[in-house]
Amino acid sequence: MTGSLADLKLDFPILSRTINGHRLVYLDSAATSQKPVSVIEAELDFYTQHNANILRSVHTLAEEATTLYSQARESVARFIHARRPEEVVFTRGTTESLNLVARGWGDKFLTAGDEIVVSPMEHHSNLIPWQEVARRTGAHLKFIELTPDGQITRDAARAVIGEHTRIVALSAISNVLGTINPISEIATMAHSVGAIMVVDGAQSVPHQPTDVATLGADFLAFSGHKMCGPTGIGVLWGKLSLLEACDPIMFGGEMISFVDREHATWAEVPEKFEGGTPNIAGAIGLGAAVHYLEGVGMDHIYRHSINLGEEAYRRLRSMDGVTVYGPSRPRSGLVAFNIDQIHPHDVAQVFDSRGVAIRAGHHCAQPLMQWLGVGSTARASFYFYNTEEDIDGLTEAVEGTKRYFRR
Ligand code: C6P
Repeated sequence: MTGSLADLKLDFPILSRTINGHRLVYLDSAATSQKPVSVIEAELDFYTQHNANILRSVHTLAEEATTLYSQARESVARFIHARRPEEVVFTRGTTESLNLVARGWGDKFLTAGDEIVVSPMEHHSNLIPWQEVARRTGAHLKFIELTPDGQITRDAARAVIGEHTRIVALSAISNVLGTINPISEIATMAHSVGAIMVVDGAQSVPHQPTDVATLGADFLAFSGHKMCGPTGIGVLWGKLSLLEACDPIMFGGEMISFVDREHATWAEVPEKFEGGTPNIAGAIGLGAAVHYLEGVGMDHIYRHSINLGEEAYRRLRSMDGVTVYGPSRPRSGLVAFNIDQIHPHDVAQVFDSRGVAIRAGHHCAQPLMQWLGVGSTARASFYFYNTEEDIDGLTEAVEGTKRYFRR
């Protein structure tokens, strides 16, 4: 850890900005986290000192760039305890990673009558690729129903996972409810019927220690930009044998082994999935982000996220005219809420006038909004650089919004 939590804020230049004359209270890290200086400098260093394409030329810059890109892959592999760096495929983010599994594995192995199990709390990125692969192959989507407070129980999962299940695809942490799902137990159920477990780790990998072996996943998708890394870079981790079985979905340069006029054969994993010039600077930035997070300590980040999430939930819940969604605990560091009679977009606008950045909308989870019976919600999301003082900023903004609309 590099210092106290208050000191860590100093690593993020943007957090010392003022917005509309107020100290910035950034409560939108579930949408994207802020970036520490070390990540910004890693990208700057790449472009000012080492910029070249990778895996192609033999000049010094090209070799340096290739080495830095490979080191970034090794750092990410270490961060999630992958057995080998080759199991880490660089993508643009969670969305692309999940599409890769749906196309590369689903299109190849699913047939009519097979079942894909998801839940109503999934982000569109972990739903639409499965809807589409179901449409293409004749497979069916099945949903694990949630408890009234938005949790997935083992019994509910057991009721849906059966002999026809080929894929179970769930988020480890919901981006709206903050629910922490029992992934490893559900993975055991999936494996017992011969299905694969696909985990959407967009909200979990940034906030909790990740060990792909204990998680029980076969594939894990996550985004760099939610874990202090740059936008446009993310990861699909997969068990090597499964990645080898997947078809590539992007064809072109550097993903081939041999090409003649009529045919092509593929490079080994992971290059097979990284056709074209990749986001080299982004991968290097993600490698720097991983080093930064390791320095802070993922156990520490996890405890802090949970403390802030539970405390914000408790305080918002005790306020008049505020509805809070999701379980009281365990919950991760984000809270979705509504203020009676005030549209969430108006809430977010008044918050912004006070320097408090939150997200409002359907959070790319429309089936979940339908389940909640609302069109949209406001959402405050925390990271390790947030403090109790930021929860004060949140609750004061709620009171301020209520006063503003009462006038
Ligand atoms: N959720 C949010 O504000 P991308 O956009 O590919 O980096 O991540 C997609 C994604 C997938 N799964 C979950 C659980 C997510 O939360 C997200 C991104 C952001 O909640 C933007 S919609």
